[in-house]
Amino acid sequence: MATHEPKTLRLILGDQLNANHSWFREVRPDVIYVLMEVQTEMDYAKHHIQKVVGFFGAMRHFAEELKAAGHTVIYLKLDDPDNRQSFVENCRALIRTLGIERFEYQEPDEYRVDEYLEEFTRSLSIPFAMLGAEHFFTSRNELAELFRGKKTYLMESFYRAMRKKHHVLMEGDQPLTGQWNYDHDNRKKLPKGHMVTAPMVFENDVSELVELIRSKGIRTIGNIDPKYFIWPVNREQSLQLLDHFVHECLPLFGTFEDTMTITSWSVYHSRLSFAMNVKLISPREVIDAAIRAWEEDPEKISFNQLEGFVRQILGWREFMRGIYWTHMPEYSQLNFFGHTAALPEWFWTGKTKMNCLKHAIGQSLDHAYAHHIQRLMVTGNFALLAGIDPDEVDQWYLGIYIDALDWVEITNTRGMSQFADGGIVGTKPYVSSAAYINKMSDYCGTCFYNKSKKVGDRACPFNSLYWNFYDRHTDKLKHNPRIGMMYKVWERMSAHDRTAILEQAEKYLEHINEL
Ligand code: FAD
Ligand code: DLZ
Ligand code: SF4
Repeated sequence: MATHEPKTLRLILGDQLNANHSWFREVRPDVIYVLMEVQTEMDYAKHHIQKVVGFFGAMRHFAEELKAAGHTVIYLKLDDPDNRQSFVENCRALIRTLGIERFEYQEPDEYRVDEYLEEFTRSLSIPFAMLGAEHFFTSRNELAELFRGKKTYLMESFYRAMRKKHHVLMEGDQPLTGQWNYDHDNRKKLPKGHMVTAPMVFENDVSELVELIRSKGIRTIGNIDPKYFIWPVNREQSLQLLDHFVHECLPLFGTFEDTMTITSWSVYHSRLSFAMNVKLISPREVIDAAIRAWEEDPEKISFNQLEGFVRQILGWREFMRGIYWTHMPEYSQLNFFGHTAALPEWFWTGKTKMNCLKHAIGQSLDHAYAHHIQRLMVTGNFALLAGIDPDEVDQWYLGIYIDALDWVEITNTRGMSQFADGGIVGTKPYVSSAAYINKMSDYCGTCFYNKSKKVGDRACPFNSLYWNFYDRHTDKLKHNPRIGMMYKVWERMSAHDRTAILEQAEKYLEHINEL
């Protein structure tokens, strides 16, 4: 006698578009999948229009692919009359109207959604289960084990443990080629005249989605060309982007990892964060593709490029997730320096005379993307030096980037970039004067401000704000062994110079919206 399988509803969130999940191995007539475009996900941040389009576009393609493979799928569009505009209300209604006997979902990446769905399942009178998302190298339980009880856990230690555990770039228990870290070979400035390879962009026509979002009055930021949406919206495009990256960009990825230039908005970066974060492709297949390309042509792709890239994904990406699940929910409230200033208005328009910020913000508004060093050493650096409230900084980063999801946005922003965690992610704040920005970019040459001046007419704001930051936070930073040196430099300056620098900084802070 055939056993009765309970009629099951399986919820797929917008960042769970993993076609290789074990859920989809067999087509089951008793299972209904549901994906939904909901107002509640529009409201927790003011998203970039390309971010909303990217998520909706990828969700819609994913639903179509599941249907084509024979699965039963309900897709609730934003303007569907049956859409109750929240995950929980929609699920509740479907369970009732379809006679659902069991509810299943995959573990959310975000604390907010995790809590919310847990509360929902507690209220259910039918059986339910939460399954793994089958995407990351490290499961949440494993992360808890690894991070438990460690007051400081360096990314480097975590990364080496991951290399060993997953046998990535290893020879027995030793790192392949004998060295763990190739940072010293990487991070060069772009030579004059170097033409960066053009980024691979798609030409997705998303006019219908843009119209829908606008017709529903969704508040968004940024720009979009609806006929030419450049981001991958399905697995096939994600794999094309990966292929392009490993052959065209990986050969110079490490070398120019920290380069910033007005001639290219993505330099040799992969731009795979969105595809990975919504799980169209997995970190394992990204790393495997990079290793394969290196094995096929080690002359073209030197080992330092490969190691630098693997470090970002097997190291930083998984490490940040570990920090997140170990420290939430407290993490989202941390404000080590007690910063309270408002974000300058030009963060939303790019209209500033500071060339580095104009470019980093301008391209973020145009493409919903800036690469790591722009996020860290231009926008993040400025926000920290200017004492901006980390809540406001988080809101900006969470809205503006196509890859922004709380688990990886907040750890990078509040942690790495704003040092609001007082040293959980990093050992010292990432701040710099114009010297670093000038060293790594071509921004300063055409800037209204003078990179070499600390005070006076057209002095670069980064220079005085830098010393003002250290002076303001002497009690919190002076005894940090990695910073003490800076205080020696500061104290060696004449009292007159120090006063002039602090006055200059105060003047800039008072007129921050006019910089
Ligand atoms: P590549 O330079 O090509 O790197 C390859 C991959 O490595 C990335 O796709 C990403 O998955 C991973 N990676 C690299 N650095 C990090 C890192 N620090 N943390 C986690 N993963 C990393 N990344 C996000 O995915 N979402 C965010 O919301 C986000 N917010 C950030 C905010 C700030 C203030 C800073 C400083 C960094 C942030 N990052 C975020 C990390 C990093 O900047 C982006 O992952 C990267 O710029 C994405 O571009 P890419 O795919 O071209 O990266
Ligand atoms: C970012 C986003 C947006 C803008 N919209 C939706 C949506 O309508 N439906 C959905 O399932 N997911 C969306 N997402 C991603 C979510 O904000 C959220 O981060 C994940 O679903 C849970 O981690
Ligand atoms: Fe940025 Fe200062 Fe250089 Fe201008 S001079 S680009 S403001 S660092």
